[in-house]
This record gives sequence, structure tokens and C-alpha cells, in this order.
Amino acid sequence: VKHALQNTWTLWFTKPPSGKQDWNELLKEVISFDSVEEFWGIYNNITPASELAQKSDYHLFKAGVRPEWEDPQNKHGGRWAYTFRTGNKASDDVWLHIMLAAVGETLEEENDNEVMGVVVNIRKGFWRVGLWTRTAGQAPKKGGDEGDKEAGKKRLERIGRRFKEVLGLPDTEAVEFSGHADSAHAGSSRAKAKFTV
Ligand code: M7G
Repeated sequence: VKHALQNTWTLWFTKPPSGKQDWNELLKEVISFDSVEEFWGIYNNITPASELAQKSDYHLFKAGVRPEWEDPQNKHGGRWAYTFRTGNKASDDVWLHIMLAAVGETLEEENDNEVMGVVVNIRKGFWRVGLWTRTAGQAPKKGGDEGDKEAGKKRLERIGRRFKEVLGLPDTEAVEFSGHADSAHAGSSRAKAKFTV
């Protein structure tokens, strides 16, 4: 018996660069799945995040969305992020819980339609876990409703608080939201945070 997920998900891997390679050459699609059983089959057979080399990433995204700022479904979006000082076995559990919350659709409410995917970046001395959203609390287009912007920000903040809960963070810690357009502009995902919860 297979337990169907609400969405089909695709796992991607960014391998550490060996020499001068650009982002595109390093990003590889691994596998897609749409059931709980397949998720566990894959999870139990891939290298745990704690055993990946520095500069590796795992990306788990809804099928049809590339885990890139430039993807048409991401380009108006943004990301909640939290940085852990070190990655270890306990961090593997944190990453697992974030993936389970994503595929189990518990990061957002039914009609939010915000969650695009989740990411873990393995870096020198830290891990960064991210949650990518479809919107970024933008100013409304000309003729748009200012109230929509407020509602959009509230929706993103609610998702941010939920992200924080799944990460098991205390109230004293903050997760930061930044827009992909700003990251792309800065050429780095360390763009200044737009808001925090
Ligand atoms: P990162 O892996 O998000 O963070 O970005 P890091 O600075 O902690 O390693 C590292 C670099 O990867 C960026 O400066 C970009 O050159 C490239 N990069 C990362 N992302 C998520 C993208 C993306 O979505 N599109 C493109 N074109 N480059 C990206």
C-alpha cells in the first residue's frame, strides 16, 4: 500500500565545485516521488546531510520548480532562513523534520499556496536551512490593493513562525526572510533580511 502525498516532490543536489564551475553545472536533479513510502526509501538510501562535503546543498522542491531564484515560479518569491552553527547528527533530524513538514503539507494552511521547497546548505562551520515561498510581501502592482501587501506579509510571517516551530527554535532565536530578487541582485543569498519572526 502506498500513501499518496498531496504533491509530487523532486530532490535536487548541488555538488561542491571542483575548480571554476558555475551554479548551473553543479545543480543536479536526483529523483521525484509522490508517496510516503518512496520518501523513506530515498531518505534511507542517500548520504545524510551531516556526511556531505562543504558547499553541498540538498533541495526538496515541488515537481516542476527548479530550486533557483530565476525559476518563473520563484522569481517573485523569497525565503525564510536559519543558520545553525554546526551540522551534526542532531541537525540531520532537523533537516528530516523540515522535509517531512514540507511533503506532509504542514508548513502552511490549505489555501496559502506559498511553499515551493526547502533547502539545506552545508557550509564551512555552519548549516543553513531555508524555506522558499512563492511571494515576498511585495508592494502591490500599480492599481493594486495596499491591503493585499499586509495580508501577504501576515501569511509569510505565519509560515515563518511555523518554520521556526518545526526547527525547534526558542523564542529568543529569529528566522529571517529575504526576497529572491534582492539575493539575485546582491549575487548572494546573504541579502539583507526584509523581516524576521
Ligand atoms: P548560496 O549557496 O545560496 O549561499 O549561494 P552561500 O553564499 O552561503 O554559499 C552561493 C552562490 O551560489 C551565490 O552567490 C550564487 O552565485 C549561487 N546561487 C545560489 N542560488 C540559490 C542561486 C540561484 O538560485 N540562481 C543562481 N543563478 N545562482 C545561485
